[in-house]
Amino acid sequence: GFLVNVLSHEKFAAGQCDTNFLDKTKELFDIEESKDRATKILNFIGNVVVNERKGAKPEFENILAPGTESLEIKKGSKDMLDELGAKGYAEWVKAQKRLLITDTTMRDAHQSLVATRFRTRDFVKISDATSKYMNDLFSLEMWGGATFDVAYRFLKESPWERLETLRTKIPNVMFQMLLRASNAVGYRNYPDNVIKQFIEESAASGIDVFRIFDSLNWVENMKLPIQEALKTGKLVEGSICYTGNILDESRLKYNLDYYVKMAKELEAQGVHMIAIKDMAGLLKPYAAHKLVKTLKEEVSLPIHLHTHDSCGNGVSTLMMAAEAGVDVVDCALEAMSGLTSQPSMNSLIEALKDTPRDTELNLDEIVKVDDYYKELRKAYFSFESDLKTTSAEIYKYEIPGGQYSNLKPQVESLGLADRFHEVKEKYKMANELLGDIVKVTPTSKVVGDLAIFMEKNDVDNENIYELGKNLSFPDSVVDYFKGMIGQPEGGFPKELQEIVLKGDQPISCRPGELLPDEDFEGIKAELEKKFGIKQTMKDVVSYCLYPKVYEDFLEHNLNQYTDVSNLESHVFFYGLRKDEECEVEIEEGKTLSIRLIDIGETKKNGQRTVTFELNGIRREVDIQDNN
Ligand code: PYR
Repeated sequence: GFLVNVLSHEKFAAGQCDTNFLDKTKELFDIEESKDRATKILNFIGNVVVNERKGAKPEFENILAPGTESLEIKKGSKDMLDELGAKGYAEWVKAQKRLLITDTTMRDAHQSLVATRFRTRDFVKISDATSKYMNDLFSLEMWGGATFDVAYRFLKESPWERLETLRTKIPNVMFQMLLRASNAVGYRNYPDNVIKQFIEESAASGIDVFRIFDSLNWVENMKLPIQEALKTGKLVEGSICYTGNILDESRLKYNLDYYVKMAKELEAQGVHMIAIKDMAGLLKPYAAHKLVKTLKEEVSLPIHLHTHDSCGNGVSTLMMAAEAGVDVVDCALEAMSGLTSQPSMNSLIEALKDTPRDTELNLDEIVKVDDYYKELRKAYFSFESDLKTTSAEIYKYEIPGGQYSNLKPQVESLGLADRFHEVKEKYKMANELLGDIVKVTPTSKVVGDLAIFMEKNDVDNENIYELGKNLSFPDSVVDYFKGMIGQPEGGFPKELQEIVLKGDQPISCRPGELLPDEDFEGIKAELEKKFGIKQTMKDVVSYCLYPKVYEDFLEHNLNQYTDVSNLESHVFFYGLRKDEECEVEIEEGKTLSIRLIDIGETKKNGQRTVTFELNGIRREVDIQDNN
């Protein structure tokens, strides 16, 4: 390629070259670079077909979004936030008669149904239609929670780029994120300067609504992130995580008074709205009515309800909340709703039509976006759980949506497939042993880890005090009892705490107080030296949150492979079938056409030769077979 480039260059052909010709004529080397990238893409696809793909690849069509270029972008909630400010906008929300809707399709819905695997490319395709057909939403929940980690770890793309790209494509509707208070978008408490910087960067990149929760409902852990989020001028929702059952008067800990007290504490922190975060779908319809009605009486802020449909009562819960005056509710587009995800927006819109809480949303238009997701979801089939029905047993086990759909494969991978029922029973038992705690990331992981540990070691709630003395507990359980996630309501169960900590002393202050600040400039310099590319403050924050995951991402995209975000998702996840062809735009105007010809047998050196046709020319790559 290079020689051809030189020989065919017009200056060379015209004899207008001196000894500096090679140094001065940079474009001669372009071909080397794009050839290198093409090879890396072939290597990537080769690796998927040899090592990643399990079973035959089904037929997929490239999914197309509805054509919306000729439509104009109408005013939306983001424009109103900019006009009225956060406080003014919250007042506007409170004054509305209609029920306002958040669409979680771009965040919690795929987190709960397909292990958070939706890729930016697929969102970008539907972004114009989303902006034009769904401008009457309260917000799009599209960032935070698990999306940040999964983007880097599994999708090999930057979550910041997702946020910023979608922001330019959807300028009119508020973007909402889920922030795990002092755990940011991770699984542990981070130093205060990381939390502050993360919030500042998120707001600057396009987040309008910060929904902030603490996994133990410990307000102490929420104060700093709430104050930082308020400084950005964006809308701040203080969340109360719902657990237990306020209708059951025998359960004293998480009763109505508990939630009212917490809502008032959050109101005193200056938040603009209160979110009820029912992450396991435990809020029964009549409980929702009672809770919302009481909160509306006791606090002056608008109430935003989030639930999951795991138990099958999701729409009823939203309806009863609507009856009681809830201001905003979370739903997902029908294609991505139900089961462990949010209740269906389509069903709710129809249910409330011609009633005082009519959402005034245009279902005919929304269905055009929904239809896209119906097709898109097919490309993510390998991440679907095998749950076929709702599970009212979750009222008993209190397992959050995302964890419930994940627990079975997790249990299977540990060789406990036939003991799923026992693990669920142990989950309930573990919750009680830990002090009957709120269960949501990361405390839900503590309970899950303890449950699996108990099942594996034949430990129950009676013999744990004896057997536990000679067992080392999972790290997450040790961290919990050390106080490194925060303080649970009612304190730690002392006897088990001593057994788990084995002499270590727990803390009772906010973990963030003890964690030293990260050295952002030092980290930036180190990363730039190691990877040879400029690092922004966002990159540095990503490293602080997930050091190994972030470095692996850079290694993947800079050295091992290249940027693969432009592959269609069915190619990204399952490669190509024999004779199947795909097109990849590697830069503007430069498209590769790739056809898979053959996958060779494994050779003595453990490699397989994968043969492609790249723009009509035969190319082979050798791929290590790891199976
Ligand atoms: C998350 O923290 O990711 C939840 O969805 C609760």
